[in-house]
Parts: sequence; structure tokens; C-alpha cells
Amino acid sequence: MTQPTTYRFSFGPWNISEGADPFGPMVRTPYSFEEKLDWYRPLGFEGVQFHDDDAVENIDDLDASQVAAKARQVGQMLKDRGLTAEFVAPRLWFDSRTVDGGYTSNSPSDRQYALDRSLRTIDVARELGTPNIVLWLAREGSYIRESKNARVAYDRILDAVNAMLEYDRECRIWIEPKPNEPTDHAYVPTIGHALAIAYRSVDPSRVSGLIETAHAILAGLDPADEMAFALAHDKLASVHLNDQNGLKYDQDKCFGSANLRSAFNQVRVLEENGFGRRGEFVGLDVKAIRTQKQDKSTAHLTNSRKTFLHLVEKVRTFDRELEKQLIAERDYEELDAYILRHLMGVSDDALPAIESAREYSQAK
Ligand code: 3MF
Ligand code: MG
Ligand code: MG
Repeated sequence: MTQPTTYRFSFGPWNISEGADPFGPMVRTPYSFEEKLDWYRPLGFEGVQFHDDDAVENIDDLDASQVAAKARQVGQMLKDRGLTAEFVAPRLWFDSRTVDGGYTSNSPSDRQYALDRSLRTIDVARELGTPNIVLWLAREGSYIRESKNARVAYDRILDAVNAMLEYDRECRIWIEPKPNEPTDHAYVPTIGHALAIAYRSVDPSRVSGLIETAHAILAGLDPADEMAFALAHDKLASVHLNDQNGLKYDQDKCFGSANLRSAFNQVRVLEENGFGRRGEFVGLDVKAIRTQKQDKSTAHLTNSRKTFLHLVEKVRTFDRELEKQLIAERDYEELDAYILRHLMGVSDDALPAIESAREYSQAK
């Protein structure tokens, strides 16, 4: 029998946040970057996800050797704490040169900036000891569709991916799809789009996907099935587990908070397909609720991790014989009811409310 997977967890330092939103300022005192790193191990995490400028502040103002030196320093901070860098993502959505997108901007000089910055990100990743680059294509889309040529935009995204693959023969690119926000329409909204780009690239074996629960829901898709699709292509490099209560702004709620059954199904597809066995991290991308006080502003991370592990137990203790039998009989009503009872932790004979209701109506 194969040993059960021992899961390792990761998150990005932006997950410890100060509560600012578009309608109000910070409500918690910022922790320094080093203080945030100090949180990881005690909270049960060993993987750190980075934006390029989480590791190297003011990266645009530094030359290549300064960038490398600063990244090496951060690499040492990780080592000192027994942490591993999972990936680095170029923060291509902040700069004045990327207001209209990076790789898909209408301005050639802005596009060049986006590419240069992406190559610097690869340098940072190398110094941090990871080959993995995440592309969340935040502004590669349109606010007004007619403002860009979508057909050309796809070629430009592919060109940028190829340029990165060629710049460093070791690097790996993980595309994180999201259908909207900050743009009205993003050019890479689903994992299917991301993997189509992967297959058209100069080295498909080095391009795969990172699936975020909330992003799949925003695209009107089922996160577990999106994960299954990537797993079927052996292209699920990482996940951003969280939750999303319907079609709203990207909420980054705690894993399982809005839809526990959907969370169960995500854990099920990961666990049943051996995700994590080749060192993949179970990544979170969760935000503390703005009302949360300073001393409890990491609870969303530990709670999401615990929910994941509880759901792993639910997958492992699922009655496989019953499942087989119900599927063979095509009794999906009972399968449905069994899943609910299993998730609620109740057995079929533990429904006194129904019994007493029956007795009540018979007595009348
Ligand atoms: C946005 C996201 C991002 C990405 C991150 C890494 C801030 O909705 O999910 O988190 O995950 O930038 O690429
Ligand atoms: Mg998100
Ligand atoms: Mg994310």
C-alpha cells in the first residue's frame, strides 16, 4: 500500500495583511517582512510564495548585481528559518508602465518593461533557490474590449512566455488564471486557456498551471474539476486554496468558508491524484477579514490549513465499498446523502428530529 501523502503548506507574505480595501485604510499595524517570515513555521507552513518585490524592494531601481545580492540575503533568511521558496511572481500590475497591461500593453516600451521585469524575476527566483515563476496575468486583458486586439494579445503573451523559457533553461512557468479583476475581461480566464498557451510554447514540459479556488468560481467553473483537468495533463504545479461566496469581488475567504462540499471535492481530487507527492506545496491565498484584530490576524491561515487536513481525513475515511455499490446501483441520491452525512459527521440513524416529527404527526 502506498504511504499517505504528508502535505506541506505555503502562502505568500501578502496573506498577512493590514486590512486596507478600496473603501478604507489599513486597520492593523504592518508586520515587517522578517516578522512575517517568523510566523511561517509556528503556523505550520514551510513554503514561501513571493512577488519579486516582496523579496527585493524597489527592484526597478537596482542593477542586476544589487538585485542578486538582496535576493541572496532573503534566501539566507529562509534558510535560517527552515523555509523554502516555492515560487516568485513578477508584480506586473503596480507600475505606471503597466496601467494598460504588461505583455499586452499597446505601448512597445511598456511591453519591453514587462518583459525586462519578468527576466529580473527569474534572477530573483534563482537566488532564492527556486526555478518556479508564477504569472498571474493581472492586467493582461481589457477594460474596454475594443481598446486592444485580443488576437494579437494572445501572441504577445506567448512571446513573453517563450522569452522567459529561453532566458533560463531551468525556469518553470506556472500560469495562474483569473477571469476578471482588475480588468473587466482577462485574456487567460481558465486553466484550459493557460494550458493551451503551455502546449504552444517552445517547451511545454516547463509550463503548467496554478489554480486558485476563487478564480475558478469567478469564471463560473467548479474548482475541483479545473484541478482535475490540470491533473489529467500532469500540469497542476500548485494551488491557491481559498473560497468565494458567489460572483463578487475576489474575496480570498478561508478555505471551505463558503462551500465546504466544494472544498471537500478539491481535497478529494488532490488526494486521489497524488498531488503533493512530488514535493508540491498546498498553497493558500487567503485574506484576513478586515474586522480582525491584530493579535488574531493570522487565524485565517491556520484555520484554512486545519480545514484542509480535516477534509483529508474525510477523504481517507470515506466508505469506498458503499461508494462503489451506490455508483453501481446508480443510486446517486443516496450517494449525495451519504456525502452530506459524512461531512456532517452523523450516521443515518442519528436523525431523531425526523423520527420525533413522525411520532408527533402519528400521535395527532
Ligand atoms: C490575485 C491573486 C494574486 C496572485 C499572486 C501570485 C495577490 O487575485 O490571486 O494574489 O495569486 O499575485 O501570483
Ligand atoms: Mg485571488
Ligand atoms: Mg492567487
